[in-house]
Amino acid sequence: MSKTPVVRRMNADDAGFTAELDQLLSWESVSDAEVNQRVVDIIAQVRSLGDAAVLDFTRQFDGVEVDSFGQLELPQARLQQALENIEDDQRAALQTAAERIRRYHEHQRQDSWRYTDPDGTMLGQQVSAIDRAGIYVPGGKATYPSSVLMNAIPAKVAGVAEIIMVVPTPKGEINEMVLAAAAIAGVDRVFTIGGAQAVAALAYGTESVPAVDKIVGPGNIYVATAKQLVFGRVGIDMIAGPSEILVVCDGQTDPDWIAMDLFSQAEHDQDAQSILLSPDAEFLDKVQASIERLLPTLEREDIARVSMAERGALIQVRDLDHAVEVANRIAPEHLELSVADPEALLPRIRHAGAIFMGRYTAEALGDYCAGPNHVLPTSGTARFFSPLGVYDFQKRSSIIFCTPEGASELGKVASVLARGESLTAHAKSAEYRIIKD
Ligand code: HSO
Ligand code: ZN
Repeated sequence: MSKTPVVRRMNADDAGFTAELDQLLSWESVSDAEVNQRVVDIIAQVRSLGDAAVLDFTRQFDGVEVDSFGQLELPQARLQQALENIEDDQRAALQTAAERIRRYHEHQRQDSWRYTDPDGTMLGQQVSAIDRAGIYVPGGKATYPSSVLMNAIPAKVAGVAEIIMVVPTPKGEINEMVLAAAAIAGVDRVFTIGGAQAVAALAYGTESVPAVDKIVGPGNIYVATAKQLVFGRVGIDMIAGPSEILVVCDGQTDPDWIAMDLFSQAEHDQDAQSILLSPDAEFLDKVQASIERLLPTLEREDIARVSMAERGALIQVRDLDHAVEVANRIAPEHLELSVADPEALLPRIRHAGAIFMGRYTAEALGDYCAGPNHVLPTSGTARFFSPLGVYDFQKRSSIIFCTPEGASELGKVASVLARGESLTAHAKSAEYRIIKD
């Protein structure tokens, strides 16, 4: 009986490599028509019935029975209590992580700017924060306190006036560390609701849930579909696909470390993707052996095993330049450069959500506490998306000020262009301001 390999092996020099890689990377995130229709219905009900609809869906989907909607909001005192309920080392770790995340994100704050033409015309850009942000936190297995910090802190640093968090509590089960993280990050209000109904409540507002301006945070297919459907009414962050890691290794890192780095994504989700690129075939053999030996040591062995078998790969490349070429093609969410001189490769990396430099920089450190955000573009969208950041909670207004002289000069240009577009009012409006000599 032949044993199914624990992970596939590939060679980037093989004739069919590009097609094989495209096949490995392909990922369909769009929801089916049935899910879409159910979410459309849920949103319509929440829009017309408000709290009553949200209460009803919460009863139906989460099995949570309450006497009034008010019981679905947790008072600030409950968040503070959660801070006390958790272990001392957990509180300290959350606080350290929060501090580092805050410090990193403070560097991202965009400032307003202006400049003045010689005739006194002043032009500029005024940056302001959005008024209200909604943060979706999944319940159940994929509930991550670290994600509360990663979503709420950039909003806080941007100067968002009110942060509303929603988190479902299936069968009433609540995660104390999630609440403690919300307290540390400075979340203003928390509602124990989830699913498409929570997204709809945040987008349209109900009697109890205030309408927000932007909704961020990961969720299941219903949440992702709801976010897509309310986009335009409110802003949303990117639509997250399964997590991925790409490791580039020169063959000199401990193979066990590399195997565990690959697992750190694989254990998130059966659909997660972990890929290793190395020019050293013997090293790939060693990592494969480490994978086989270490998989059974994981608490989430089942998930990681499926992920490694279905979507993982150990790929031989010619050299590190070739690895960079393949990495740019993949545009991974996380890229580990586990090599002696990562700085030599860095300038040529064009597409990656986060880049982890050198053998000691495990992706897990970035997931929790290094400082940068762990909400990153997935499924190749690093080609055009950036990590979640302070800039996602800020927006810009253009500023224009004209002196009489400036208005006169610009008026001549605008007049010609307006007449070319047959827009007489535009032309006249500009011409009135032209100084006649
Ligand atoms: N790797 C995940 C984030 C995370 N990891 C949360 C652990 N907890 C997506 O970047
Ligand atoms: Zn992770």
